[in-house]
Parts: sequence; C-alpha cells; structure tokens
Amino acid sequence: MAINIGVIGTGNIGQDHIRRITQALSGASVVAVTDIDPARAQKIAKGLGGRAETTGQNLITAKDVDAIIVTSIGSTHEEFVLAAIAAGKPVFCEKPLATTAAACKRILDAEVALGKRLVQVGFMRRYDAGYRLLKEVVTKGSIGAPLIAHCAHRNPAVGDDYTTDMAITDTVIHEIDTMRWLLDDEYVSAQVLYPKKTSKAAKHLADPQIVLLETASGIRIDVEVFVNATYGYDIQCELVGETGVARLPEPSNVLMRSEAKLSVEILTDWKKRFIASYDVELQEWIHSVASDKIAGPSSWDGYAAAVTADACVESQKNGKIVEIKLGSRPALYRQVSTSSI
Ligand code: NAD
Ligand code: ISE
Repeated sequence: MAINIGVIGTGNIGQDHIRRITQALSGASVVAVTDIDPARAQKIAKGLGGRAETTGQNLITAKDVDAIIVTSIGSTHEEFVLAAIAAGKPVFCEKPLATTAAACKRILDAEVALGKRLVQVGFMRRYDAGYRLLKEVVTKGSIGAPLIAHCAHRNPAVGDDYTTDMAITDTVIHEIDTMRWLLDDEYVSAQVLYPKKTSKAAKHLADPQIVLLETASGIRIDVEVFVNATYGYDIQCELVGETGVARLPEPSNVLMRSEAKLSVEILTDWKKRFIASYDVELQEWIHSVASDKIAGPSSWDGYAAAVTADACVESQKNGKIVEIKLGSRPALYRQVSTSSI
C-alpha cells in the first residue's frame, strides 16, 4: 500500500523531494503540501493533483496523511517535528533537526517519552555511494586506525542573507554529522579559525572559515568551509590512517580532451552533486515507514550535530577551543539499525 505523504515547505529542496517521490521513487505519493506562502503551496498542489493545507499543523493532523516531510526553514522544524510526534506520525525532517541543541533536546525527550522512533533527519551524505565506500575502508581497517581527516565544503556563492554562523549551522552541519558517522566516534572539542577573508564575500560574512574538531579517541578533523569559492560546488574528504590514506571519490564525469586541455567539469549545484544520495535516502525512508521501523539518522544524531554546532558557533565568537559534552545516549537510539547507517 502506498504511503500518503504531506510536505511542509515547498521551496527549493521541498520541490525537489516532491519531484523525486512522484517521478523517481516508489511506494509513496504526496497528497498534501503547505507553505507559509499559500500561492506557492497552491501552485505545487495543483501540479501534483494534491491539495494545499493552510498550516503545517492542519497538514500533520489530516486523516489521509500517513507521514510528514519537513522542508521548511530550520527555525520552524522544532514546532513541526514535535507536532508530528504528538500525532504519532513518522516525520522526515531536513537538516538541521532544529537550530539549537536545546530545541533538539526537546524533540529527543518527546520521542523518548513516546518510546518509539518516528523521526529521521535529512543527513543524506550517509547514503552517498562515495562516503559509503569510505566507511567500508574504515570498517575493514584498510588504512589502519584513522588519525586525521581533512575536509572541504565549498559553494560557488551564497545570498546576502547568509550569515557567519550559517557556515556552521547550515553548511558544516553536514561534515559534523558525516564525520562522526564515518569514524564512529564522538566529538570532545571544537574551534573555529578565520583565515584571510575573500574579497568575494559580503561585508557581514566571515568566509572562508576553518573548523577544527577533536574526537574522543583523539582523531583531529579540519574542515575548510568556503561558501564564495566561485569555481564550483566541491566536497572533499581525505582520511589519514596508520597504514594508508583514503579519499572520497570525485563525482563521475566525462574526461574531456578539448582546446589543448584535459579536463573534467566540476558541478556547481548541490542538488546534482548528491542527487543519487537523496534518492536512496528517501526511498529507504519510505520503506522504513511502510514497515514501521524508522532506521535512518535519528533525533540523537540531530541533537549530537546541534551540540557540536553550538560549540563551533561559540568558538566563532570567542576564538577558544570549546568543550563538547553530549551526555548519555538514550536506549532508544542504541539499537543497531542497518549496517550502513
Ligand atoms: P527555501 O527557502 O527554498 O524553502 C523553504 C520554504 O519553507 C519556503 O517556501 C518558505 O516559504 C517555507 N516556509 C517558511 N516558514 C514556513 C512555515 N512556518 N510553514 C510552512 N512553510 C514555511 O529553503 P530550502 O533551501 O528548500 O531549505 C529548506 C530546509 O532544507 C532547510 O532546513 C535547509 O537547511 C534544508 N536543506 C537541506 C539540504 C540537504 O542537502 N540535505 C539542501 C538544501 C536545503
Ligand atoms: C545547503 O543548505 C545544503 O544543505 C547543501 O547540502 C549544502 O552543501 C549547502 O552548503 C547548504 O547551503
């Protein structure tokens, strides 16, 4: 039986997820959408043959909506995820789970009180074929114990409303989650450094930035976040282990010989870079909803990322190394779900 999905937030990624559910994936259909901009929601609903609900709350409690996707802006996530938990419905929430650790903790507490997992967070890199290969290298011990990781997250440009803290909460949040999953380790400290600023960044924005993370076992991770890198959307990750080095594969692309150059095109759009990962992520989520066993990145993962992001933002302001303390993981999140996530 197909799962009836309601989508809250019909902007950029909301529309992209609707497209993949209706055109690429199986086992679900989108029956209702909503947006704070009603005209946008109505236009999308019309294209779908579904309906537009007036508010997120109405969509969540609608009888024909089995599961919810939250793709509205980050500051609205807490309200909608809590409402979905209260309604007892599975909810896929785009990253970040919420914009502060305190808000994520309220979600975590509500889910723990219910005693059942309903929430999955949109950390899609865990579903990326390249990152999964890297995870296999670590798990098999092919480069020995990991010691150092070098990461880069580069966007061609950002809008004027992008602020210095968003480099952490909106952008590096992906590396924060991916690296703790990849290394199976928790963070103990974070620090943010500011290199020379690019002339391409808005006056109010510090860009690029370097984020330094340390894990409980002593692994050091550096993340360069550079959101006005101009040349493309470029995600890099290299792990240095005791006996070898492993690097995230480049996205496959045509090798061209032309105009006296040997070249490979670099992508500029994050949607294309991770298109297959989003497909796998949402298809697995649909299957998990159908079998009533939510298994992907959890509220605990969303919370751990937010605690780390809070520490990074604090360090952005005081320049210091900030300690990270997660507390103990509730039993609900200790169950092993699948081998890869
Ligand atoms: P967007 O601004 O394009 O879309 C957000 C939509 O939410 C807009 O249409 C807006 O009108 C709507 N909205 C705002 N408040 C609302 C409310 N109270 N109720 C209903 N709708 C509301 O933003 P986006 O780029 O699509 O990002 C949305 C979310 O997805 C963000 O949390 C972002 O971090 C995340 N995201 C994740 C990825 C990823 O790679 N996983 C990529 C892009 C965006
Ligand atoms: C965007 O919101 C995303 O989540 C993309 O995956 C990320 O790479 C980009 O930097 C963010 O702005």
